[in-house]
Amino acid sequence: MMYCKKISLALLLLVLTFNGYSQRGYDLWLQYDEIEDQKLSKEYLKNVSGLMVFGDSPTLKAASNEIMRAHQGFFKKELKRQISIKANSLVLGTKEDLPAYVLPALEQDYSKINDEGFLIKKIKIGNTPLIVITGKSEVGVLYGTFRFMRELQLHNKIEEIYIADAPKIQKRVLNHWDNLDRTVERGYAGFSIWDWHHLPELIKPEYMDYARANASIGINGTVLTNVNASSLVLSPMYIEKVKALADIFRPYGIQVYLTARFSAPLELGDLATADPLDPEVRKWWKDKADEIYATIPDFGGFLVKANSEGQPGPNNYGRSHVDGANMLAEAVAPHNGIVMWRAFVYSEHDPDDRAKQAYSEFVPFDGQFRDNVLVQVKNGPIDFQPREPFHPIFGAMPNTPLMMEFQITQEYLGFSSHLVFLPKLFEEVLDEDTFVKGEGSTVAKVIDGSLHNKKLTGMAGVANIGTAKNWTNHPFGQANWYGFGRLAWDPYLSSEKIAEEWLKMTFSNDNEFVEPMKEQMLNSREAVVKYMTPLGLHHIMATGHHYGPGPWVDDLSRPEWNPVYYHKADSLGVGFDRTATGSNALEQYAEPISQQYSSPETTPEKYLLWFHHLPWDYEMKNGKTLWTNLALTHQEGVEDVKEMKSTWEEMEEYVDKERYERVSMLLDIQLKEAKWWRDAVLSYFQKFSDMELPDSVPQPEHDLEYYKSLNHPYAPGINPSWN
Ligand code: GCW
Repeated sequence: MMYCKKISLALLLLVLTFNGYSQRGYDLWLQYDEIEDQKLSKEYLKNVSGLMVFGDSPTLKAASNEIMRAHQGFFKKELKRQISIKANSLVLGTKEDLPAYVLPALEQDYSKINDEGFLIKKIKIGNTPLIVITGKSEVGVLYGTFRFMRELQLHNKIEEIYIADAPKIQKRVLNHWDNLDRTVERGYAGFSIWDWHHLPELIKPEYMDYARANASIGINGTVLTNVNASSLVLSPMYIEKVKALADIFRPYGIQVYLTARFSAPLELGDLATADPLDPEVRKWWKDKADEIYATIPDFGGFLVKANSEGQPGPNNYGRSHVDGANMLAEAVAPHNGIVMWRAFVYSEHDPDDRAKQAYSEFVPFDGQFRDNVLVQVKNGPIDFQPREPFHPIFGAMPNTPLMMEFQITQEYLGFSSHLVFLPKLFEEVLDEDTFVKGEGSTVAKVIDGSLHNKKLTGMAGVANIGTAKNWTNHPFGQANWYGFGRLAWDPYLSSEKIAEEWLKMTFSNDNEFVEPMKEQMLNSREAVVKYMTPLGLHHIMATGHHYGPGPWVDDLSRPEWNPVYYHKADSLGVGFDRTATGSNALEQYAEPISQQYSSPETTPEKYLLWFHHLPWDYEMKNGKTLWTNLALTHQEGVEDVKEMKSTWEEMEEYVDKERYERVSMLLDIQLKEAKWWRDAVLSYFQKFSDMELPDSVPQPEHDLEYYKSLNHPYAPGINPSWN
């Protein structure tokens, strides 16, 4: 009997501990840990003695609930709700709802923010000190509230707090590549969080927590469905389901969007065509938009992938992308909706370099899209590679609002098994100079509308979220979701600041933890480039799932799906000549880039093989040959992962057991795979270079045939029908 009791107690403890730990991952960066530093916590409590909220909308309720919850976590005591302002009250309310006597102290400040911005200010009314969190809109107050809590999580001083902040980009949107059967294209964190089957009745707590997490970083839109779209989501039954999600997200300032399959009028309606110039088709979409808006009045609009990778589109009817986009834009315009039309197009029938095709197809349409259309452009001209130069479209469509599309899910960067801090990649792209209006015409300025004076602006991130208990599978995958949101809010933020915030909020404020881990995160993106695709190599991943190396693949039906298309290795050398002697993709970039990159000597080495086909013994800046550099860089990537691992091993005391062990195991996988990449890629290229590996690079463990024989039919993230 006694024995049984002991066992059940042990089991109970195990369950409790397990749940406790899982919760840590589930809570993302909203941990609200107890502030143990007595001095600090006293000071906070001195400044915040109670909460006074003006207004009782669902958004303000969400804000006050969040602050009560955080307060409880920070100080292990309840924050008192007040019915009138007292000394050291924390006061929440929009400009419109705050009492008149508070406003003079803020009057000058409102001009510093836009409609979604916020002010957090310590003021004094007579002798009464207050901290006010306000904005011109309710969602501004909500953002300010989350920001205030972040200040506490970061252990910043609040005595004299003054923050005026506002988003620099308007549409800050997650793109879920989630299918209605709950598989997720390029999803590595389980199945889709949208439980379509049980919607609209069953509302999972995750929906609310998803909204909280997004609002906390300012994300204000979510496209629920895959761009490889099913028209079914536009049917009445699904619109009801979408409405249920929209209702949950609304208080958090998040609009829902859907992907529109261009052939929906054929599949859902009984039309014989989906020609965008056909009046019946136009009416069908208008009616469909009216139907959606009647149910979801603040529906955001449509995201469309057309005439790309087999998706239907206006080209099927001899019409253009402008015809297609404008038709949909017209349908949603009366409801203030927008259309995000993707520029990710390339065709197997076009013999031109794939990197050039989107530009060739879209640039001639500059200025012809309706003003509620955003053209959504991937960060690089090929496809979310570990490194690409910026997409030349960013420097070539001054009369069109261009939306950035980043990929948060790591399709080509180690799935959810590798620790890769993507804000470093995002920052690199945003900081690139397009030179379209002379020096300083950065991609960030194109995207935030400041360069070409655009009203409509946006940034999209392909989500890495799934049913995994901690949302993203890799605990550090959460940092990429967080970082995307922060950069969509302010594309000029440094990745260093983002890493530091995230580490402190998610794990620990201790500098002994934050500093070394920050360094590892910031190095992690370069590490993956080094062990996978150094020096400008790209798209040499295995077929279909893109898991692992496959530089040898040359038998796929579409030429541009084969890795050999991208590296062009032969006995003479390696790399894609995109100068005037080759595809001349370079001409799509402005001066001085086109000039500078036309010679390998003046091309940044990180882009060398992207733009040039060079001999294996080409001498690089360090005096060593290209082959030697290639080998050494792969090896450096492996060494970087080893360093990440040993740094992590020193962090055990700062991290709960579950997350600590999970990251340790994932780093083991990453190290194994980094070596796999190094060995497979070098054994393959060695066939052509016919040169020895430098001494510091170990001989591959297996021969090339072994690497070629590896097969992973069930690697995650693919549609089973592709096999
Ligand atoms: O990155 C590629 C992916 C496809 C994806 C496509 C796209 C949704 O391999 O899975 O399809 O890009 O962005 O449309």
